[in-house]
Amino acid sequence: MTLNTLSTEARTDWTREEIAALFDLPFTELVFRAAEIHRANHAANEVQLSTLLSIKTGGCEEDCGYCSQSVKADSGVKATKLLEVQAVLQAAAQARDNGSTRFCMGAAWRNPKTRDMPAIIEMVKGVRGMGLETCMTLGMLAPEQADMLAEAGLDYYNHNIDTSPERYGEVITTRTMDDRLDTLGEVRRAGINVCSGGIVGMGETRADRVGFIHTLATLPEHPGSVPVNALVPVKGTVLGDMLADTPLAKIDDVEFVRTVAVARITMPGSMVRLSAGRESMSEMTQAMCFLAGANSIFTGDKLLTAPNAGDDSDAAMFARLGLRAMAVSQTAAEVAAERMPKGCAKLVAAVE
Ligand code: SAM
Ligand code: DTB
Ligand code: SF4
Repeated sequence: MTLNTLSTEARTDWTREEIAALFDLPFTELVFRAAEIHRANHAANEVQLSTLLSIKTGGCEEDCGYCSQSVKADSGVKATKLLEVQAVLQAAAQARDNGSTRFCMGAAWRNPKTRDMPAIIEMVKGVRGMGLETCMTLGMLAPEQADMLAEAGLDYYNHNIDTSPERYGEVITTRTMDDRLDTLGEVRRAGINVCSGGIVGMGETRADRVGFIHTLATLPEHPGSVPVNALVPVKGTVLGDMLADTPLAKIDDVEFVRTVAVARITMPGSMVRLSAGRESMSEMTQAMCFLAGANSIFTGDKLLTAPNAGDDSDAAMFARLGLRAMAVSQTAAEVAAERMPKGCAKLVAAVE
């Protein structure tokens, strides 16, 4: 099969065979091709920084096998109420001062309730007013909720497909992949940028990783952001316990980098985010991911409930690798311009 992977055109007609053939390439060939596509479409050496905040933790009625926040998990994560708007804005200000350009707010919900929407809308407006891009991940959305979020100015909605359609039912039983795709459709229709990716290292097969990337790369439009998470194995979750018993099921670094490279080649214009699991990844593996086309990370000490690499170690890594933190996008930059003199980010400072 001839693989015209040098094309930077955003194709949505990828076949599984083509994607499988990319995965099968010799490793350095695959990374080289991904790096070429990356450089043709993005500023090489620039990495976008996002910060996560759990605005409502734990007690989630869904049964996602990887998640510490499901009521089905015996993970010790305590359920909290939705945070006050003021507390969210404070955390956002700190993220901005640490160099983040996007603030991603996550709630452990199957879906938001009508009574939650006014506070959510205030959070979006407030965070946006600080010059940050906003992202929310709240579970499934009804059409009118997607419209409300769009009207509030939400920039991105994160809703992961997580794995292949074939594997989905083994990981989550309380909803289907089609439910997920329906919400992505509503988000797109409402004019909000889609952030959608998934998790590798859940004991899935190479064929599942092919199916996972294929589903994303054949959506009507490629997601603006594609988070690639490596499973953070949490004791008391189905998958965390499975990995504790079968450590060989953990994804190896080469296969992880391959997944990033294939995401980059098949979705050339998307931001590919190296997401959960960086804490247990060597700097060299992360460097390979950046070479293979990853151009976004989560910064800060915490993801939603799991620990993250932290600003200081990321600043040191950026300095060592010569990476630059990406400036805030045009629209958000305009809003931020008035507030710019504020003490600049550790991460930005580290590379200046
Ligand atoms: N409840 C909402 C939902 O499921 O869409 C939003 C929050 S949920 C925690 C967001 C995403 O985090 C999941 O779709 C999954 O991809 C990722 N995630 C959750 N637990 C994880 C873990 N232990 N390791 C890696 N990624 C994880
Ligand atoms: C995504 O793909 N990864 C983030 C974000 N979207 C919401 C969440 C990662 C969660 C990691 C496990 C935890 O912190 O509980
Ligand atoms: Fe709930 Fe989201 Fe965790 Fe699933 S991933 S249990 S929906 S918080």
